[in-house]
Amino acid sequence: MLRLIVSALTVVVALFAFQARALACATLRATGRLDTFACSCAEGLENPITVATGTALVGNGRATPTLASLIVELQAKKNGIGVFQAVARQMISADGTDYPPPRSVATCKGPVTAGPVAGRIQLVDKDEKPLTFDDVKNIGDGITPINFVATFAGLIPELKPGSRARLKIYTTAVNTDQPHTCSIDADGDGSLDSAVKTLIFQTVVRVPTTAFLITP
Ligand SMILES: [Ca+2]
Repeated sequence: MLRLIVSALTVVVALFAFQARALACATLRATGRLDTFACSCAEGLENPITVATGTALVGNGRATPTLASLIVELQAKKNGIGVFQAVARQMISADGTDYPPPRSVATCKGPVTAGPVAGRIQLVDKDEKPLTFDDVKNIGDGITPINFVATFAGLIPELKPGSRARLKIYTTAVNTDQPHTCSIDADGDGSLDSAVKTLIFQTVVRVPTTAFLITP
């Protein structure tokens, strides 16, 4: 069932203009937006779908780092007050992206798990063409934009229409030349990796008040 939703969304999402902005300076940041979709079709498809599209900008000097994982986390304030808290996550690594099955990746902040709603992350280029993880994992010189489309299929009650949510993006790369790295098995191959850096970007986004209707 998820496969059907995702293939429907691939078409819908492809219609969106992507904003892979070049940066005048070397500030690292993420941009993003949320869109919601609803389906008035067969049973079991009533659940809303939330799509987070955005760009993580990863900087690199002289090293040749390899991306180990990218995590897209949705955060919301419980009952609209207090601090932002994680409500759902998707991730992509060499091990894949679909959730379920259960999925977790190692970061310098500790292990992070996907869920609780189903979904995946699709990486795309600046022309919105799909990219594989292998296409993206070798980080070049300068600022590298990583464009992602993260799909969350299922009700996330904390995401109230019209409220503010937060997109938190984690990128973990090995062999970086950045300060304060950690040593973990970042790519999950069973051996310890050195010079691992987890960069975290976050940006506040508006939860749309209107959902797009999908008719597969
Ligand atoms: Ca490893």
